[in-house]
Amino acid sequence: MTAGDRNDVHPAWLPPEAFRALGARRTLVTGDGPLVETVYREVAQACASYGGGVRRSGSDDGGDPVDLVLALTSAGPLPAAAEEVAAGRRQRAGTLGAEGFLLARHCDVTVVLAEQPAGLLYGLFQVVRLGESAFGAGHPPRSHRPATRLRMLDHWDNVDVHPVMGQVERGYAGGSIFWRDGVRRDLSRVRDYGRLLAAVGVNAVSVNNVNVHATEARLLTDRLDDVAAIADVLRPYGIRVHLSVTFAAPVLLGGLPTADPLDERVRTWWAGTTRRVYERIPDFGGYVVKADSEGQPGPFSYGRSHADGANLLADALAPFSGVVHWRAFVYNHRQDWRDRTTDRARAAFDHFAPLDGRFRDNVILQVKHGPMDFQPREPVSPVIAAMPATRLAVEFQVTQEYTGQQRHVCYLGPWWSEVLRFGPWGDGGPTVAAVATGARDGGSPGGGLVAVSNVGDDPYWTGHPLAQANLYAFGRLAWDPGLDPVAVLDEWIDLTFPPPAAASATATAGSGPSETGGAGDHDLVRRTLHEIMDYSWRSYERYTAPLGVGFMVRPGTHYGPDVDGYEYTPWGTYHFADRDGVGVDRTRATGTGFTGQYPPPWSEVYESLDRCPDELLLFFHHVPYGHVLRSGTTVIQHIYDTHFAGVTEVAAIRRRWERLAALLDPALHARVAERLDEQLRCAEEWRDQVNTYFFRKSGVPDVHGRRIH
Ligand code: GCW
Repeated sequence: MTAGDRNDVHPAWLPPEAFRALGARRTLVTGDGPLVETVYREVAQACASYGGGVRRSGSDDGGDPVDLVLALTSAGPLPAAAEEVAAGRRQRAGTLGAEGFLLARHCDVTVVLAEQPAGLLYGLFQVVRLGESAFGAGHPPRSHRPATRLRMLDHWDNVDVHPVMGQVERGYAGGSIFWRDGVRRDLSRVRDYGRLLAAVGVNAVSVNNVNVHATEARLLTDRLDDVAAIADVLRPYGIRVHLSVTFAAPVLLGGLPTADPLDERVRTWWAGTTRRVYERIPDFGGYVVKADSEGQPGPFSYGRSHADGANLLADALAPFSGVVHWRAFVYNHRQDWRDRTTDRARAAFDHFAPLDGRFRDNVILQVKHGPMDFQPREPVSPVIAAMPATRLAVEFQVTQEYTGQQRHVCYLGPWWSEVLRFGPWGDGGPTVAAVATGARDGGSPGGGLVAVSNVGDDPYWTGHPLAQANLYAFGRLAWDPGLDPVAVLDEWIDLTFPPPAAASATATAGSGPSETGGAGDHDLVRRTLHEIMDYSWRSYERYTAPLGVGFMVRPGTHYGPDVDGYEYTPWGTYHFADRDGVGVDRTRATGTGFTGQYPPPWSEVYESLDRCPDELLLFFHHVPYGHVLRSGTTVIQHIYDTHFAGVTEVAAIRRRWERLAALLDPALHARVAERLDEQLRCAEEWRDQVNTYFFRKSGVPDVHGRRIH
């Protein structure tokens, strides 16, 4: 496959077969507008492949009976079946909102009702997800509404190819789908991307890197047409475009002597510039800003606070209902490693918690889910519990910077789900999801969920074909953070690797899984992928940095092991291993005091050596190698055991993949096989470097006498 030829692009979770059940039916679509057009086109395309039919109508025009009605309640009289469902619904109060829909099965007709076009689009994709079962009995009417209004993907894409980072910063799937010498002339991949995202409920995309370089800065002004071209393509899928901007824009682009947020000329410049953006892109989403972080300019240069900075942009965006995503990833990256009092984990809270209540309503503070930086294991960021008067968005990383860079299979759904379900005020209290969605405050809009995309112009979208599942899972969890990540994976498997036609007919006939032909094969695919992916994140955790201590990756690339790689650097990511012990003392009693940033019970739980969860022990405590974990094993033995186990698990994954050799597309199978070989090699390297390092430091042998170098 070549990335240039669109016909060779993998369809991800929307292969034609995913539309088989829908495409074989007779469908009526009501309503007007670009999103309804999209719905109609999708159905028509499916029907062209599978023999069904679709018509449009403002009402039940006396035509043939239908199996599916996709109706906008605002589009005049409803077809009969839809009207009865709607009447039933009207008796129960509550609206579907701008993006919700109602799905019901009534008198042998499947009915999707929506108040707004976006709801109809999401309803259509729910029907696709359900496949045959959307047309079976037993669908009590059910309303579906996204948990949060903002479900966003950030691209760290550059227009230009960066000499070190390539085109996509921390991208592992080729070049940008948006940019090549300016905006790509052929935006068909962007359209396909929009379609994939709409199918999982993502409704916002930021199209350039948060590290804004000179060319990319100009997207805001003289290169705005490029952004508008992308917005035009994504609009029919209900997706708004956002832009990362540099805080120094008034100086760089406006020729002003300052970017001081309280300077009147600066305010006027942002107001005018933003007005011009909206003249060109009326549904523009807003700005994303990384300020005073890793070399990006920000309000600190002018002695102003981040509230001053964020509010400046918020005021410019407010007349157009735009939002500013202001990132809380602000820390000192020029730290002295000798100074054990400075703690990077503290930084976001120290900077932002005192500003709670000082941000405008259209400022969304975008907080990485952990206090450090997307490690495979971190506690939840204490900022999430610290700012009740601020709209917070929680940021995840779908691109696998620290989780195997799309060379390793690492299904992150379980990790994100664990974070979203975590109760920052203790079990049983409001969850991280409730803070991000606003549910905690009963009706406040919340900031939403954001993730860094893992997509590039690779034919499989994500480099590693199985990494598509992470993108899928992010969208689904952003729509409904309560979903079971394993069930989400199941959806992804069924859509992406659909059973052959005969098999699906057998399954529909209700005879259950068949041992003959396709259904049995499909079961094997599904079972094997679950075996490979369900626990892959935990396996990754086992063979990399132990017990939550993090990093130990190669500086710069962040791929592969280098235990001391960051130990004597200015980046603030240390493990402090010596001959006696390892870990970071972040307690109030003897350490950096970071545990004090949490409310109870976590401030107490993390402070206590006995109560701190094993998987975070070295994040919070410096302990001797002989310290006995809650699991009953010593720290040093745990390190050895998990590293041997992690590699054994990867070897098992590698073997299981071979079962699917005859069942999957050979090119896809080969691509994954080649990556699994690399994963196994790399996992062995991790095991040997980490185990050898700690054996040499501690002198403590493995109780099982396994080979440590
Ligand atoms: O961890 C760091 C990454 C940077 C990234 C930064 C951020 C875009 O290594 O590449 O910059 O996080 O989140 O801003």
